[in-house]
Amino acid sequence: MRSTTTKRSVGGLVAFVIGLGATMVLVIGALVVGSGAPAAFVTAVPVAGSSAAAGSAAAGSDQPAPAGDNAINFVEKDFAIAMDKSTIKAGSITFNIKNIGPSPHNIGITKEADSSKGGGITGPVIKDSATIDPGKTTSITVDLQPGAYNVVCTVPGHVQLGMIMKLTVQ
Ligand SMILES: [Cu+2]
Repeated sequence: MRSTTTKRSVGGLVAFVIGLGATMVLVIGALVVGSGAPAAFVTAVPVAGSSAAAGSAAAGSDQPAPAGDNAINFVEKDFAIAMDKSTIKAGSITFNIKNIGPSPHNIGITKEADSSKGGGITGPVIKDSATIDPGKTTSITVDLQPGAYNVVCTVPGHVQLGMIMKLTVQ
């Protein structure tokens, strides 16, 4: 008798807690859909200093190991690449990349002669990063001689859509 009663009341309590949990999930979901998505995207768009300050819970993984200060920070989105400098000293260069989506992107380095917005990537990619999902960061380090380079996204079609920037190595 007692055990039956206990089981029933425990069962009732569990049902109540599950119901309460479901309600809270719905409320939180409505808040996220209502305000979160567009605001997060808009605030993430500004580049360089402001996005690092405003944008990132993932700020920790954004901090590069200071590789002799010779680093460039990139923010990629559909379909553009923003970079905080377009001229850099020759030698070991660190490329820090953040993708703010919505598509996966990467960074590849080519000689300027080997790629163009109109023609895509026509020659060798000197080095490329992993292709990363929106919200992710990655980095690569490349040794570059002085010259004219392009920084591109090597995902097929993305150069033609505008994901190409000039980089001068001095
Ligand atoms: Cu891309």
